[in-house]
Amino acid sequence: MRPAVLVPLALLLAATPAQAHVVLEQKSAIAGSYYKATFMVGHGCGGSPTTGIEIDMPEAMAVVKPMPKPGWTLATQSAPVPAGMSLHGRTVAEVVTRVSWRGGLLEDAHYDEFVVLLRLPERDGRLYFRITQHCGNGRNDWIEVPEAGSARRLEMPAAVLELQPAAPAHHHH
Ligand SMILES: [Cu+2]
Repeated sequence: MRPAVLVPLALLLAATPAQAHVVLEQKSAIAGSYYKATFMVGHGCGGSPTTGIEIDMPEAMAVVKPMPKPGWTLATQSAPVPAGMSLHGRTVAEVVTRVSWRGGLLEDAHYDEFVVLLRLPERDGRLYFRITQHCGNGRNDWIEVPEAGSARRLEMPAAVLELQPAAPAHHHH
């Protein structure tokens, strides 16, 4: 056996058994990087098929590009960025704040993925994506975020992404 070592939190998160719910496939990523956010939809609403997924962006990101899905109507909402953001030396004045795929049909017995390409914020910490899952009968609101210091198990957790600081520049002497 290997000696006990300190395991970064992100590895612990990544090692958590895949839950049902709506979760991200990759639960950790480098701050400031481009990141393919793959949201995994494991079941419907109490047996009812999924007919829509809406995802709220946790904060302004310069790139939010959803992947179209055959059979689903893709839509986005945008909002101005008051302070402006910069991307490749250009100012981004407006960003996508919400993405939705509607009008499809994903049976409860089946599995599917919904993908958005993101340019992640330049900070470490966590991002919580609040998700509404619409079903033929009812809906699930995946919007719960843990309270600081609480280990309470959440019934309807938002999808979480752990941002890792970019590696500092390495100096050879
Ligand atoms: Cu679940």
